[in-house]
Amino acid sequence: MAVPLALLLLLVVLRAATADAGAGAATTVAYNDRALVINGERRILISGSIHYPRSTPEMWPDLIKKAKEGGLDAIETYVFWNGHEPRPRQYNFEGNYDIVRFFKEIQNAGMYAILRIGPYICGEWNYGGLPAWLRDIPGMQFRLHNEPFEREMENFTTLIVNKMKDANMFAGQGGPIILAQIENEYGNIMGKLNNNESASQYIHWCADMANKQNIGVPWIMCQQDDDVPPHVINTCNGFYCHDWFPNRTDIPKIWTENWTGWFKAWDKPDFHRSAEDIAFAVAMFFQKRGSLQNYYMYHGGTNFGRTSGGPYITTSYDYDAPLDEYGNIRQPKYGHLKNLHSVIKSMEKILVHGEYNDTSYGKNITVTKFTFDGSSACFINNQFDDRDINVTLGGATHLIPAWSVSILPDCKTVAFNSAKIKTQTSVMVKKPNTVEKEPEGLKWSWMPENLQLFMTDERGSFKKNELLEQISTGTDQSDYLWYRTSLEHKGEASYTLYVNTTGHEIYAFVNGKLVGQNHSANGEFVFQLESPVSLHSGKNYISLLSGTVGLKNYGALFELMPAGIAGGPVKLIGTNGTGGIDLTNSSWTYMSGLAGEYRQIHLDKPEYRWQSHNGSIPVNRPFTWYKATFDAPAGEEAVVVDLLGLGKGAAWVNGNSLGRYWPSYTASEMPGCHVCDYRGKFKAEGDGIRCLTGCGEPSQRYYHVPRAFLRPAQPNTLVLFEEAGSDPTRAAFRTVAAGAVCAAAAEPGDDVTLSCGRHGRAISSVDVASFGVSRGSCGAYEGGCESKAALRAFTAACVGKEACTVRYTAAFAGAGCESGVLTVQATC
Ligand SMILES: *[C@@H]1O[C@H](CO)[C@@H](O)[C@H](O)[C@H]1NC(C)=O
Ligand SMILES: *[C@@H]1O[C@H](CO)[C@@H](O)[C@H](O)[C@H]1NC(C)=O
Ligand SMILES: *[C@@H]1O[C@H](CO)[C@@H](O)[C@H](O)[C@H]1NC(C)=O
Ligand SMILES: *[C@@H]1O[C@H](CO)[C@@H](O)[C@H](O)[C@H]1NC(C)=O
Ligand SMILES: *[C@@H]1O[C@H](CO)[C@@H](O)[C@H](O)[C@H]1NC(C)=O
Ligand SMILES: *[C@@H]1O[C@H](CO)[C@@H](O)[C@H](O)[C@H]1NC(C)=O
Ligand SMILES: *[C@@H]1O[C@H](CO)[C@@H](O)[C@H](O)[C@H]1NC(C)=O
Ligand SMILES: *[C@@H]1O[C@H](CO)[C@@H](O)[C@H](O)[C@H]1NC(C)=O
Ligand SMILES: *[C@@H]1O[C@H](CO)[C@@H](O)[C@H](O)[C@H]1NC(C)=O
Ligand SMILES: *[C@@H]1O[C@H](CO)[C@@H](O)[C@H](O)[C@H]1NC(C)=O
Ligand SMILES: *[C@@H]1O[C@H](CO)[C@@H](O)[C@H](O)[C@H]1NC(C)=O
Ligand SMILES: CC(=O)N[C@H]1CO[C@H](CO)[C@@H](O)[C@@H]1O
Repeated sequence: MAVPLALLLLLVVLRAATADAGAGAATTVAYNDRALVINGERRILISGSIHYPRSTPEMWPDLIKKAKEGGLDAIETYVFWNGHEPRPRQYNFEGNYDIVRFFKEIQNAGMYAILRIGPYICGEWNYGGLPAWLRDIPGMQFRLHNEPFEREMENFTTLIVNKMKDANMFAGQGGPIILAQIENEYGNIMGKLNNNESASQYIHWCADMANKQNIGVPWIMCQQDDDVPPHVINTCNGFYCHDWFPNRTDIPKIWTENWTGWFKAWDKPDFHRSAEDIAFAVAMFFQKRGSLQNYYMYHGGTNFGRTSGGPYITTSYDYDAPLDEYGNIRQPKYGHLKNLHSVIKSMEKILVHGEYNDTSYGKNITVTKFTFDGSSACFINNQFDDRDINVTLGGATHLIPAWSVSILPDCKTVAFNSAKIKTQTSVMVKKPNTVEKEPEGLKWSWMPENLQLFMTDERGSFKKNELLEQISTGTDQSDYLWYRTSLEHKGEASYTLYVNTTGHEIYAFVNGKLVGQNHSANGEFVFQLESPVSLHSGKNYISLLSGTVGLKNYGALFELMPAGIAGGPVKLIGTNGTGGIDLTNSSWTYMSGLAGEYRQIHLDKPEYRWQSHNGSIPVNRPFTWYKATFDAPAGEEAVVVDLLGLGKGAAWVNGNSLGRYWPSYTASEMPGCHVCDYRGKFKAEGDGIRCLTGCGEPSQRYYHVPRAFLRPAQPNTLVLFEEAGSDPTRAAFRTVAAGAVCAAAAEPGDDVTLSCGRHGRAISSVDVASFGVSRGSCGAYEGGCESKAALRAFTAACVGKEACTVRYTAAFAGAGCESGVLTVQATC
């Protein structure tokens, strides 16, 4: 459509008047059945999730830059309500909660943004993002049609929208935000809430409330396939979304969460989703007319503080994402997807405008041909997980490996196959701190947690003749809630103290002495504690400390899942089976939090009296605070602290929380620990079926210490609160860097690139250049059929360099080698 020049000028003037000086040009966002239409152009968009509170502001520019270099157009994030509004109308938009700064960094990088407000977000985040104080509001029912919930949800949603408007962050204002999301995965639970009418009214209210915000870009709802309100786009989440289509015909196919891996729990090994399988899923999605897809996660990051959900989600939220927890490029996943993105983007016009035709070439084989403007582009997929297939297309035969997609931008030449990785593999390792020798170099001191205050039932916040639920009693301001009572007893006697609790862990004290502890198994909540105890004549005190490890974040009515000794019972059972005492309805005194939390011992204030007897500290002592001073590792590589040897607790560096630690929890053995074949559907629920690592090892041993937490030229302080009792003196700081890098090339003419990363580490040796590698994995290849010529060429080109590229020439070929594939391994 031709716009008269005068009108165009007028529009420009109007826009300039509404936008602040310095803001970018306004962007229009519309959509049709094929794509989002941005500034009048249909677009293929590739997005990735980076959650701002899971890294530091200092990391954001680098993460976003790497995402852009990886071929992404947009960054997507949830908004974290309980992080922003920890108490009613008391807000936190500082540090890693500075959401506007995060969106400005996206804008500075020239990328688009997707704002997923929720504000229920799931996200393996504590309580799914909802503030626990909501429960104090009378009449409150979460995520159903009721005034208290809708009022609070609208209040927070409006606050975020207004912050974004004030900063000109929406596309129409010249900002990066092209889409916004309201609610989250509601379709998964709405039928299970036993109140379908209210659920339906609620989801329609959400859409109306959102549309009233007048943000100028479309609203999306993910996993909302039934009962989709008008004026919202419903989208898909999952490992695969090619067979899914949106509910209405006038909206594009959008994939909000393509899970790049999976999160980790304290008792589970590490999940890995292969680069081949994600590339397969993404290629299939675009083959089947996808228009916008988002990687969940592109960078997973760290659950600092008490933010992990679950319960039992680890502090690491690495997710096996293309950028690792520390922000390093994960190869080959990052590079393989980058190659895919560039092929898909080269076909953008034909994918969003072209006519298309899916043709079956037999069972499990589909060829899709897009045609537009006289040219054509093809996808060929092979969905068999056990056989390679030759497909003849336009006279040429293409071998399509099992569980893969080939993309032919001209329907003749294969530009990409999802199962053929041309990117190097990097093996990241933890290197010792070169500044000081550890663990010997760390200077330790300690302080006991003051438990005496809680060893009677005298001082507390309040008393009640019942055992209360923990989340509603303590409003989740601490992991810990004390339950204390006393009883008069005639004479001495032995009993079993029996406590039935809804989780997540418990410590029991009788007359000031720790008598037992227990915790729930992952996936279960209710458990029991049974401890032998002795009572003396007269008054006896029973103190129970209940602890949570991250609140549930998912499921129908997840918010009502109790924690703590809700209802008990708590009993003293006579050792002869009779004469028990039921304490369930005794007078219980309540107090939330530990003395050390009130004193903020983690801040290491000057008045604190840390003890050190000639450098020796007590070990295996429950409820102990430890402090160590250390020099920050030199350089720019990511820093971690190795907490092997510790039990369970929380860690801080220079007052900044590293999160909960629990290295004494060992990851279970599962069938998927011992097989890793990318072919076939990836699964993570239950036991996960393939490519698990870390089985039988501490589920999380290393804890991220962002560089921003460290002071380069002065001593740094590590504070640990050890709850279970352990030996901290083995703790040590490490840097994370590429150890070995490996690459393979199939044919002469292929370029082989090796890189140690950006932080100045150079390739120190080329260890393998062979045509016979069939055993081992990168870093531990067992060669065979070595090519001396290739080894010489790589050694000459690579040693001493951060990165090098060598072309595979016919001169390298070893006589009599079975494989024509050249594999190279180097050490950084
Ligand atoms: C949110 O609630 C506070 C009072 O609690 C009120 O002052 C404020 O105006 C509300 N915001 C919106 C957008 O309704
Ligand atoms: C609510 O709807 C779901 C299907 O959407 C159905 O399975 C369920 O039985 C319904 N529940 C009630 C209480 O009507
Ligand atoms: C969406 O799809 C479901 C089943 O696929 C159907 O029952 C429903 O009527 C569709 N439309 C809307 C607007 O929900
Ligand atoms: C789709 O492609 C097949 C095979 O090339 C052809 O037979 C068929 O006519 C095409 N259908 C349309 C609608 O173009
Ligand atoms: C398609 O492949 C899958 C995985 O190999 C297999 O289970 C399925 O039976 C195949 N479908 C057909 C129709 O052969
Ligand atoms: C594919 O075709 C090639 C060349 O004709 C042949 O060597 C190969 O065995 C075929 N592979 C399969 C899986 O059919
Ligand atoms: C333990 O508590 C749970 C949750 O309140 C309850 O369902 C269960 O019946 C209790 N078990 C015993 C043995 O009292
Ligand atoms: C811990 O809880 C589990 C599950 O309830 C139970 O089997 C075990 O005996 C308990 N251990 C102690 C010491 O109470
Ligand atoms: C059983 O033990 C309880 C306390 O341990 C005691 O009060 C009671 O007298 C004992 N009963 C018998 C029959 O021994
Ligand atoms: C505790 O109080 C509740 C509620 O009053 C009652 O139902 C229960 O029977 C009492 N339990 C005991 C052991 O007295
Ligand atoms: C302090 O420890 C060192 C080495 O552990 C030891 O040689 C020295 O005698 C100790 N000094 C005292 C006063 O205990
Ligand atoms: C929408 C979608 O594809 N959901 C899938 C997400 O992945 C899980 C696990 O593989 C499937 O069970 C869901 O169907």
